[in-house]
Amino acid sequence: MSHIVSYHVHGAIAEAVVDNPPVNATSASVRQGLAEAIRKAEADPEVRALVIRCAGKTFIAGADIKEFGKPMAEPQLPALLAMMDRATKPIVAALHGTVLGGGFEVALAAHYRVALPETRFGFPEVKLGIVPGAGGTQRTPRLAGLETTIKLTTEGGQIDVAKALASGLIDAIAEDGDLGLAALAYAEKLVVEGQGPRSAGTLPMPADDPALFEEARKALSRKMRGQSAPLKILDAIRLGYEMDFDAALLQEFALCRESIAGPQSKALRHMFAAEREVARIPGLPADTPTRLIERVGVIGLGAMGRGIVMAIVSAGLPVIAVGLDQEHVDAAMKAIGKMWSSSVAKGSMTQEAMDKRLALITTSDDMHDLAATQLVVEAVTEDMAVKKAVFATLGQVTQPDTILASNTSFLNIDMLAEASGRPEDVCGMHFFNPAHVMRLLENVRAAKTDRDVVATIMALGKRIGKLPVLSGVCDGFIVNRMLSKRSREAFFLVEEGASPAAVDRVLLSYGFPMGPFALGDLAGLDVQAAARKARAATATERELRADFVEQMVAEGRLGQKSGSGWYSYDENRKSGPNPQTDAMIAAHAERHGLKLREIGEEEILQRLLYAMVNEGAKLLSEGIAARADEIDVAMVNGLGWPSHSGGPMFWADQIGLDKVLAAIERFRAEQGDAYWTPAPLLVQYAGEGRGFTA
Ligand code: 3H9
Repeated sequence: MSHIVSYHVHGAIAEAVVDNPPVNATSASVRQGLAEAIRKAEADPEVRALVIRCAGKTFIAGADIKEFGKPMAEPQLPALLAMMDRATKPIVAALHGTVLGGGFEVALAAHYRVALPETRFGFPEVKLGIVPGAGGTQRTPRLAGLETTIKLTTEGGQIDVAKALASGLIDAIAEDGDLGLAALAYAEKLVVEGQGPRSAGTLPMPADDPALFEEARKALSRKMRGQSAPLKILDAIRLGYEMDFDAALLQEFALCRESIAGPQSKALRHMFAAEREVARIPGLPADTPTRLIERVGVIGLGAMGRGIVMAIVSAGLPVIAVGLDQEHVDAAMKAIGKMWSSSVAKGSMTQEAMDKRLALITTSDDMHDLAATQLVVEAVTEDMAVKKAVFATLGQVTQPDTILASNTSFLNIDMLAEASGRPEDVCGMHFFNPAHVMRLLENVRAAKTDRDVVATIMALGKRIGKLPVLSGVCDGFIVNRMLSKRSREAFFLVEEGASPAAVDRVLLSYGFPMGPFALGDLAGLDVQAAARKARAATATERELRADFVEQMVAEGRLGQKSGSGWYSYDENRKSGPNPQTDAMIAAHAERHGLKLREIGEEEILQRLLYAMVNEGAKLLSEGIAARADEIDVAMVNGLGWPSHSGGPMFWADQIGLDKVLAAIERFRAEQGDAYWTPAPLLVQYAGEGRGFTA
């Protein structure tokens, strides 16, 4: 036997142990090893049952993603599971860790399942744009019914042992902690009781419920707009009603292979790999020392500061929250309490968990209290003079190696670093609003930031459940700098004749959660106007002329919060057309002598998105983003760029950089060098016939 799957016999029970780190994926050698173990157990007259177990931190967590898109060695997973179905001796799966995807399918093809109490189960294939391919859509409904199957396979979430046991997906929980012994004992009991093999394929499908499928189809088309896998998975489940078990398995595998070969899965797999890659910083070895963080300070308790406090204590880290004065502190604590109370009322948090989190927050209006912290996140008002003063004080009142991080979204952190008097301890930690919800964290390395500071904030980001991406210092870092190019084009398109609703519609159908104008209304036009004002000194005349936001703010139209912005809003914040917007655009054109024209969807899409791709290429050559992965991960998780297109840089690669460049050159001829000079890196890569991500 290979060392990847070892085989032992304990009396009448054989045991196959998979040891394929890091997650025991069903790579070719695992499939081959398990097939051999089944053959051996079947052939040995002394063996009466077989246990399949895994070494390491988890049972099989899925098919090996790295094998996708390559020719697969035999046996394929469905063929291996068919061997299990046909086995004449009972097979027991011993489960721990995360039993996911192909791993869950192996478990369900076993005849009995025993799990440790902390085990979690799920079908995350949908998140990779894939239809489960080894019986997930056929065995699950037969064991657990339609509702559980549809939820698990189309949403990709996980369930715990209690739910798995109640739904019939496992048979027993190994309460005393020794899974190996518990599984052997379970198998021995089966033998003693004369219980034989039991294939889920012999069970009938649950009663059909077309209304349930219809409801799921509608909900998924809304929630996972533009993604093909969730609907294909529903089709796969339905195969169970259209043909017999074996034929349905063949069809399911065909759908699985088709989905793996499709562009959405390719993009989602890129995202899976990129999200893990961004944790590895080029030039920063994994063993770079980190500083010990036991207590964090947050200074500035506006919306961002509060969200940051909530995010940090949610991970069990104590926080000293410092506000401007007692009134600000009280208001912040009241707001935090209100948000958590509503989670308790909704049942998504227990009162006990809320009390624990509250107990981790100490408040103060005195910066000297931050002396007891090892990291301070500054979230005071977005004003260079104010922030410089805060950093100057922080440099003095905190310990010599306390990390000082700014949550600024566009100010120059190098200047804050100098103001602190110890720039090597200064960095950025740019959270996204709402900070306790949004997963992306842009960590910013300034010119003099110490390597161990970078290692510490990357590790801390992960510790508090965020997805940290490292950026260099520039105006807007990765996300806001790229977003500013999209906003520029959106305003220009409106000046040229596209309606805001048409622009929003194009991005919505591409897969963004909302377009730039709906987003402006949501964030507040006053906020956008303030950001434009802060950047006015570097803006072009044309950018200043496109002053729609300022015009609306002057009329008290602030977006959703005032009931009127680009759109009008009813009391439930449901949007409708706004005649004032049409009138404003017409008057603006008249005032500036602008000629409006029809603009097609393709031009709208290309101008909004290619402007970002071009800026992404500049971020790469400036070293602000080390790799295209950083940009793709940041844009998908920070701006809602649809993950199934893989982020801007991967998407551009799929189109072909020569084509992207040709379109940019066309826009340059029409719109001018100031906005559409192609990034030199784009020109270079297009010439070399390569992409940003390959
Ligand atoms: C499938 O099963 C299809 C079948 O239905 C049909 C087939 C016919 N393959 O996330 P981590 C690597 S589709 C290969 O940082 P954690 C990962 O790249 C699959 N490699 O750890 C990383 O490597 P590196 C369905 C994999 O503890 C390392 O493991 N299954 C796979 O935070 C550690 O990963 C899934 O989609 C894989 N399947 O979380 C499960 N999975 O260090 C996806 C992980 O070189 N995996 N790696 O970057 C996960 O959700 C998490 O990895 C898991 C562990 C929860 C298991």
